[in-house]
Amino acid sequence: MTATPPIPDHDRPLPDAASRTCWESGAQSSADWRALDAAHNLHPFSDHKALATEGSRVITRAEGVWLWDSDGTRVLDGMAGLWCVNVGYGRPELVQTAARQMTELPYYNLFFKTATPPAIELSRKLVELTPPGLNHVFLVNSGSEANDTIIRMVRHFWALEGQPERRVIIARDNGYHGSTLAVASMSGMTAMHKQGGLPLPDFAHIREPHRFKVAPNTPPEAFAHEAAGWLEEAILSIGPGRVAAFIGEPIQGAGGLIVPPPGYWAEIQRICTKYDVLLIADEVICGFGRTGQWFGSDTYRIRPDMMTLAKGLSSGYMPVAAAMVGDRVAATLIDRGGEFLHGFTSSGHPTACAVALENISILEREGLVDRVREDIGPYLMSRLETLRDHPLVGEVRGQGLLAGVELIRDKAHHTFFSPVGRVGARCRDHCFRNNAVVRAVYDTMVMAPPLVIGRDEIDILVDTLSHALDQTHQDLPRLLD
Ligand code: PXG
Repeated sequence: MTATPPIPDHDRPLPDAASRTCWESGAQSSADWRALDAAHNLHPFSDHKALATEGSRVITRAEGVWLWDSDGTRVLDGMAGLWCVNVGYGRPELVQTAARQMTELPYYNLFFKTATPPAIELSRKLVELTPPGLNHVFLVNSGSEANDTIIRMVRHFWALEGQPERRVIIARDNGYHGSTLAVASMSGMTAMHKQGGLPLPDFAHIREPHRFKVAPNTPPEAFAHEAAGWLEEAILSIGPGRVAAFIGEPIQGAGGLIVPPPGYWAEIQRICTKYDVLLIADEVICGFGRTGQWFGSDTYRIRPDMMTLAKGLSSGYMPVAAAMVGDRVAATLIDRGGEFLHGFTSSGHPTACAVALENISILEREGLVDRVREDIGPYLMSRLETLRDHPLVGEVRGQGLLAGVELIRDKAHHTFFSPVGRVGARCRDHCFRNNAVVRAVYDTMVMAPPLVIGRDEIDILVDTLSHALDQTHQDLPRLLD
């Protein structure tokens, strides 16, 4: 007699891992977790020694826009994880999709003449959603990998076009494109470059269009022209025949929530066209509804040659990312490129792709992108505007559910804090202690909550920030040099 294999029951409630009381290590209390964490876990972008002394806050479960830590305290996640949990936490549809896909086909790859339905379907869907002309997709696992892929494609493209000397990619100061050797070089974070002998050759940087910082008295349109002009200056000084591409985030996220002045992107596009420089939109943060349109490129009417997607693509539920490739580059790579020697074991992972598809379907079904544009984005901005008169607040800026509140030392004389970042970090710590996650980039307080956030939750977020600003203001004498 042969045993009948168990039939997977997709409707059966899944075991609740968060309610697990005893892990293999035996850790149960917050103190246990902190000790184990400090002993073995090297955190990204962290000072390990300082963190080990202070101890990490261990997050054990989440629902909607709320996190719970290992002490059972509820924390409002004003950053959607790392700008990614667009549909909010605790979505059973995504869990069931992953379980179903893992039951049917937990893994297969796209190498060596194979494909999987989720990867094919996701590619089709991304082509449908993104601006016209981006008809091909290279699937990867992270925004860094997607940008790395684009660098390799762009250079291969120009070599095939008979212009191999077009290798330089221009990005912006404080632009963030990821953390591998290549994309850390492309990022304009000088502190990152100082570790490990970066940047690699053939990356250049221009100043970011940060009007409040550098030219608060210049009218926005004039500043847009001036700031886009920095690209033209760079192209001319490098030599137009050496410049392969310009890359930028429609709104700079990790660099300080820098919202471009009106007309900036149109001028950038014009300059790229003039010098035949490929235009790459890094939509890792701006994509999937954050700016109130599907992509920042829709908001700013950018027609990029290539586009990077990650984060909101799966709302962070699975690591998945994509390099969108426009017709011009794709035609050359496909017709004349031969074998493209690039890819990762889990490029186009079927479970990640299935979850991404379901995540997009939630965004569509629930009209979340329209909600950001028409309702909740404007509400967040209107609430933040009320902080403008606070003595620490220099500027409130944002678009959709991306918002920044830049702190300033002296409004009348337009002077900033020194050392940069200490006051912002203090304000962030106060927010966190008061149970709201807000990010500090230098001295700008940044928020990017899940797109499902309610008005009452925005009120809590803004009230917490307001209180933290007061606490930070009281701390000032101890913070300044
Ligand atoms: N491009 C942009 C615009 C990003 O914001 C990446 C690429 C790299 O993606 P991966 O998936 O490789 O991390 C990012 C990532 C922060 C923070 O604290 C921001 C990111 C990642 C981690 C932290 O602001 N952005």
